[in-house]
Amino acid sequence: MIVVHHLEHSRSQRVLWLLEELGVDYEVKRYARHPKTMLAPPELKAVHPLGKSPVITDGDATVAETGAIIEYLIDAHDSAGALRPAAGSAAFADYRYWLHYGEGSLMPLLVMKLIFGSIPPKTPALIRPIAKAIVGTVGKQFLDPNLGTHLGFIENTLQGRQWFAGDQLSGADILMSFPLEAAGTRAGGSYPAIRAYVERLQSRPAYRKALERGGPYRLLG
Ligand SMILES: N[C@@H](CCC(=O)N[C@@H](CS)C(=O)NCC(=O)O)C(=O)O
Repeated sequence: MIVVHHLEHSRSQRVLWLLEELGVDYEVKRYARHPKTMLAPPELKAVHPLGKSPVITDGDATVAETGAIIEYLIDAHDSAGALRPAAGSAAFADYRYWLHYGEGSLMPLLVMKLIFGSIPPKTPALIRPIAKAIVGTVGKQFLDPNLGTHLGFIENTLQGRQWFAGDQLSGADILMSFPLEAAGTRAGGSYPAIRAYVERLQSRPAYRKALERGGPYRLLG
């Protein structure tokens, strides 16, 4: 039996969604975030040394890293190729690109945006103005322009197409769902094609079923 080690409000929601799309049986082991630091609990380190989520266990196999989990599950449970375009096709090249891009390029910017969004509440009063200036400079000079470039690129890509690879949902869309949901809550700007895309994936029955299985997920919006 596949066990998804699922951290609340996290990227691992995508793995539940994929399993629902594939119609595969699985168990969810839920982990709560620390209420103050929002970090994962130490028990996750017993599953994988990095202590991050998602991680799945499947018999003797332990698989971490969302993109690798998506590939593993599609290899094992999608013999009809419903969620991965045929090797060698143009759609497959897009599939592979977006499957790597989401965690490799977009998520690091969004995580930094979250971290540099404000100064830590316990910052001593004396250095608050300096801390504020650093946070403001990183945001204005690096994060906001880079996020604008990336989101503009994605907005252009999604204009005139429903999904990232070919004309149907694929594992690449499942990977891209979390960063685009996170961008909706963390990055400014108006991106109508991205908004429509996120609404399209959130309306899928498998996506909604996965939300019921996963519990708290504060990124909807
Ligand atoms: N690139 C990794 C990122 C894993 C990751 O950082 N997960 C976050 C959840 S969104 C986590 O476990 N955070 C808790 C922590 O760092 O303590 C993946 O996609 O699997």
